Amino acid sequence: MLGLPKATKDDLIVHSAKPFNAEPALARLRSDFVTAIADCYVRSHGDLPRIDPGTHRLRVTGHVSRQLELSLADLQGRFATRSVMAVMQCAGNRRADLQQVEPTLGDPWAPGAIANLMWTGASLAEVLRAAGADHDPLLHVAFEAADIAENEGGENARYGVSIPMPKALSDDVLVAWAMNGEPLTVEHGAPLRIVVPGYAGVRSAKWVREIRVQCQPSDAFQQQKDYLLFPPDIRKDTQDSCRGTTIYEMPLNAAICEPGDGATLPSGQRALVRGYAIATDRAVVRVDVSGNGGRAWRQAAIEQHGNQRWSWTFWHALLDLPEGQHELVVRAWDAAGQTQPADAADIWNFKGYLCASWHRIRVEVQ
Ligand SMILES: Nc1nc2c(c(=O)[nH]1)N[C@H]1C(S)=C(S)[C@@H](COP(=O)(O)O)O[C@H]1N2
Ligand SMILES: [Mo]
Repeated sequence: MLGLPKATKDDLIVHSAKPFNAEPALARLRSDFVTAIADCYVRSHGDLPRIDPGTHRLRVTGHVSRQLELSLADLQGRFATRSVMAVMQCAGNRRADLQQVEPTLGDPWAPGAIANLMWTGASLAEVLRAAGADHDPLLHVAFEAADIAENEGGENARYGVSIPMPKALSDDVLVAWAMNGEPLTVEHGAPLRIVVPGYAGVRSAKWVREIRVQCQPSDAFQQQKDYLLFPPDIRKDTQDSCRGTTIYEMPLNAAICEPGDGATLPSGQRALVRGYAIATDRAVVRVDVSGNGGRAWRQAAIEQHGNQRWSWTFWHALLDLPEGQHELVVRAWDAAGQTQPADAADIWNFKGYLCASWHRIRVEVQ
């Protein structure tokens, strides 16, 4: 495979310039198992704060026996440095497929709102221990960020989210200062962000400035109102947050990255189909690919990249496709024998979250 030329953030496909929301072309995304920073999607709800890493302080407050105020140097000096390879994935990844069923709120993300990076920082669990945090499993750890995001009502408020205490105490949740060995860039949360492997990207607060141990989930808009999975009968005008489920873990999913949707392929040679699959912290044990809309399947080859609990899985398959139009489909299976729903219509929700139905693209062989 020829390497693709080095990309910059300017090569991303921009859904919105302000706030900045953009994703890479899928062939780029599939080019490296560890996503280059330039190819990492950006999802922001407001401004991109520029914070001086020298004066920035992270406060640890709430149900703690010692409040902390940590500089970047304190974090790097007082805690063991931990690196975790993990996927960052937006709950709106693949929303465009749900919008084929019926419109939804939100940007029409293709399958590119996902990236697999090496994150480095301190373990959140260690930081909480240093603060003498109460670790009752019913508590929540809230993250307040420096950016101001616009709510549905048009009001502006600081971005905030939370995760349940048991997840916060798992060693792989990081207060991260680096991605792929480089300091975090501004759009990815410099100088400090939270990384919550396995959870929807929304919980991984960028530009974090306060970590608070509290009895309830964060009262910020993003936690209370925004990232909820609603049943299909609920619409924007009937929404009632009691009917929604807070999105934490991400579902089993898979996508075809190459060829691209709508591609024309030369006849007389087998078509190389490549993509990713993700099963959160379960293993992807099988990936099926179909060249005829899901009537017949064959197994894709799963590529081995070591035992990376929180990474994605790369796969490829060679298909014999006769001349004409074809619908290519992928679905993955996890270690519990679960697979994905066939139709996006079965999982449609008005906010357009968690699209995990079989990914389908059309190609023409001529
Ligand atoms: N402070 C803050 N943190 C944030 C966001 C944001 O807008 N502000 N967006 C969240 C969402 S929805 C996602 S999917 C991820 C995206 O991370 P990335 O832009 O580094 O890819 O960041 C999360 N953390
Ligand atoms: Mo997101």
